[in-house]
Amino acid sequence: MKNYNIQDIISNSTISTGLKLIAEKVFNNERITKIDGVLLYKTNDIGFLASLANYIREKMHGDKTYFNKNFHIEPTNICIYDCEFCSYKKKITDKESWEYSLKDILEISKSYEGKDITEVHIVGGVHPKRDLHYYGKMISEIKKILPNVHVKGFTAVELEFMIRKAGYELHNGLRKLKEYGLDSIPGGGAEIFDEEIRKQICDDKASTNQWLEIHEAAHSIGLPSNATILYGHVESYENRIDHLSRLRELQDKTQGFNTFIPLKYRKENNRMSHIGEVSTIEDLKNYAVSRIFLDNIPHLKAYWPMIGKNTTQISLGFGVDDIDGTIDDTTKIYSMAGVEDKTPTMTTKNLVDFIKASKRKPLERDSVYNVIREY
Ligand code: V47
Ligand code: SF4
Repeated sequence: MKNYNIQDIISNSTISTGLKLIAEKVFNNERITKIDGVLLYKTNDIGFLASLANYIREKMHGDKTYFNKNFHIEPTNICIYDCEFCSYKKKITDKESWEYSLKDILEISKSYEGKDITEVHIVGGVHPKRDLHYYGKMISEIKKILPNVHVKGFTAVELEFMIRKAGYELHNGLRKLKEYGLDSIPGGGAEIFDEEIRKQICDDKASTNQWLEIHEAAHSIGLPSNATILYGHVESYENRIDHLSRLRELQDKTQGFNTFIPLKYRKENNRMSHIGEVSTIEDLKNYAVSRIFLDNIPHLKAYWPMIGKNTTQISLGFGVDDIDGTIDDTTKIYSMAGVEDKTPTMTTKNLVDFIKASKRKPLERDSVYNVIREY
């Protein structure tokens, strides 16, 4: 791979005029357009994309690479929805469905007492019988056991249902969950915002506008959140840029997104398997374009249990500055969708060595990116 020095890009005769103009905009701190974004996706000059994304990454964060110490709770795989790409959900009547009781969840939480963990990420299916008070109680009980742990919980899709089921207006529902102890919202459920593609892959759940409204409402009451895209299936580059653009617009209004997490479609055990999976080059391209286009979201995360450890390491040269956390073998979403690592866990030492091996500087962060420790 060719790696360009930033000044070289402008004078390099092998780089197209269109790409040079985009690079000039980036150096001049000018926002790139949607057309520019599609052009970036369409180039095969991976060296160019890496150089530009890395320029932005290093301007924002230098060599700093963030991780956190976290675990997941997935309360249930029972879900009323039926997304084409989902390998995880089961109907309540299905014998492979499961739901942890509140007692189970408190047992799991107790097993982290006294451990050096700063975040619990709660995510699961949309259970027909559970509303915001059920999950609110779960959060407040977890916090009694782990008072200093940040609760990042529930995708906008889960929130839309639990708030509606409890008969609350959106802002009041989110306020109520905040009172119960919710600290921030993860980025899931975004999938692809283009309404036509969304209809093809996840017709029945919260719409694009509802996803955006929920995050906007959360930001307005002081709940920060993350954003995702599910890429590498039936969407086009134009659809990806449209998605990034809607996020960039909302972030201009609220500044509430902390990090953007591209989620690669994984093909096992779901109804879209015939589509296959995109290449690693495509993954790296997607990180780079996301970093270049999203000029107002501070962090870009490679979620290592989903993308794999090797690609995560390489992604640190393609704009990524954040690699999520220790996880501790507490998520099933990706192993069920075919990811090789069925028991995702990294110790702090693993994570630190892993980042150092890429010649970057490991920093342990909390959930809102305050630095806890430098290594
Ligand atoms: O919304 C489901 C995705 C998401 C598949 O905010 C799939 O820090 C790929 O949002 N192939 C849930 N992806 C997970 C999520 C998340 C993960 C890590 C960190 C954060 C964060 C958020 O998982 C769903 C959906 O987009 N998903 N099935 C699949 N077959
Ligand atoms: Fe349910 Fe989420 Fe799976 Fe869709 S992706 S079926 S909302 S668990």
